[in-house]
Amino acid sequence: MKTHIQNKIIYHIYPKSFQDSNDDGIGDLNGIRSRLDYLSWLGVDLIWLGPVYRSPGFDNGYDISDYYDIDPIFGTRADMTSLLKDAKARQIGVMMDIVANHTSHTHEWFKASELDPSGPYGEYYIWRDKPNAMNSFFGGSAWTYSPIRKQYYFHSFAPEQPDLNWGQEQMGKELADVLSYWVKQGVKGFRFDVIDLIGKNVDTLEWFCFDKVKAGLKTLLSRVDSSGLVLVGEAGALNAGQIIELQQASLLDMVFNFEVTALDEQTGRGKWELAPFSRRRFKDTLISWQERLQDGGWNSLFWNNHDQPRAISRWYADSLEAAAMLAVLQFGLRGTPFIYQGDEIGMTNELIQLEDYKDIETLNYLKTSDNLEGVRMKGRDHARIPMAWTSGSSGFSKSEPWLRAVKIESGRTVENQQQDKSSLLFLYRQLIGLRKTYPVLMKGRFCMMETNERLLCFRRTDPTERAVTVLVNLTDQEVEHPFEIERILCATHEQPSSVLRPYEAVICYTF
Ligand code: ISL
Ligand code: CA
Repeated sequence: MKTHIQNKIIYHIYPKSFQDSNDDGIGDLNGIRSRLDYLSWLGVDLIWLGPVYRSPGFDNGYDISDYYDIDPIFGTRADMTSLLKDAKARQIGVMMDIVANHTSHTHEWFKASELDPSGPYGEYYIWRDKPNAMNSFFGGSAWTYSPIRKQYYFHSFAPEQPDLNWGQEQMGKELADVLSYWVKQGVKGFRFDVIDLIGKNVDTLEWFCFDKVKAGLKTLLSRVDSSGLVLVGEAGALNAGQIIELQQASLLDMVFNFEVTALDEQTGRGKWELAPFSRRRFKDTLISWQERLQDGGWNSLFWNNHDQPRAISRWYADSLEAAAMLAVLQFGLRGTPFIYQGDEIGMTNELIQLEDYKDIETLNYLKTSDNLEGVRMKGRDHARIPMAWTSGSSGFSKSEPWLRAVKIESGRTVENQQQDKSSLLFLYRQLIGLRKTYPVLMKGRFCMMETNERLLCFRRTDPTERAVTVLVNLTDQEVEHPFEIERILCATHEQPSSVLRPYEAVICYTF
């Protein structure tokens, strides 16, 4: 396992929504460049950049038509080079998103595959004469008929995202070249989109086979020296043993799974059917993953991403105090923290009018359902509202942003919080610093101390350093804890005592 990557703090940028530099209402690479000083002030080590490759944009870049080019909405290859250079000058690395499960239907490979079944690209995709019962994650059959090839092709997501055939060796090698190219450009890591899906077998209706995923990762990494790279896999299907196996083999350093973020869904009924948030299950799931990956493994720590609307809106009625509590909890746990743009200022799932939803998944769902409450809570656009640099949207762009939210004026902007040392933004900045000052917070073991309906207390321990205690009140009511605080390292409130106030969270030394 690569220990030198464990002290990294990663900031996740959704390029379309971070910063617009040319006032077309769409975030872009030069916009990101112009905010590097902010990221450096915050203290992050790595940016995970959502896909910026050339794409027709049916799924906001998760449908790539050229892995070697930058989409014109985001800029040029030269802009990417400048971004990498300017980030490097601030000791910030850049990770790219790699979509290896599918491409765009406009990719040259797909066009060739469609036209010439016996040509070199004929088997790059999954073609069958007849569809079977498999459904796509974006609704409807996973098979679409091509009148050109007179066969059906398989797509895990939209028809505009045909799945690659991981049984075809040459295809894997071509993708390995893609990674090698970007590493040469200076990229420091990759986030592998839905990497568990490359192990599917469409004929037996199986979505996941571990050995195939492992072999696929080996192929993808075969043309780079991965020892210095940070490798994160989006792979909800992997169990703890499999995660540890991949980590030990340096095929992945971290995995995203969605057990925590799916806690407000009714089990087995898909993402839209809401279930009440259970604090007990939240706590149990977190603790269980801490323990399952304790020996020989490593966690990724995140509450939100571009697919997961803000947790504080879903579970904590937009509370800014709860946002601070979640921040302390995130940085107190063992694993690598991922900050999704806007987490650090407490952005919420602001209201989007029905006609303004843009996401292909949401729009498909709305064709067959009127579950507006589900969409309001889980629709992915809520996670993609432009970054609130200032109140109103002018800090993001001088033009109408590509995605419109009914703007709730609030103090939840970077401009506002940078002037207030007691803000959530400063708390994040302090937590990032703390991880660097107290290595035990980074690598120490996770030891559960005390938990009840409202309270979560654990210690981080290491033979070479004094143990740190983390106390978290998960509720909006007061709760007593049994520890005597000696020194506070970081806290959501001034002067913590033996009674934690609503959502109070403390990292401290105890007697
Ligand atoms: O978004 C989800 C639930 O709403 C997930 O099921 C999501 O589709 C899944 O985690 C895969 O996500 C990734 O691949 C998709 C892309 O749309 C997502 O944005 C990406 O994160 C297809 O490339
Ligand atoms: Ca732009």
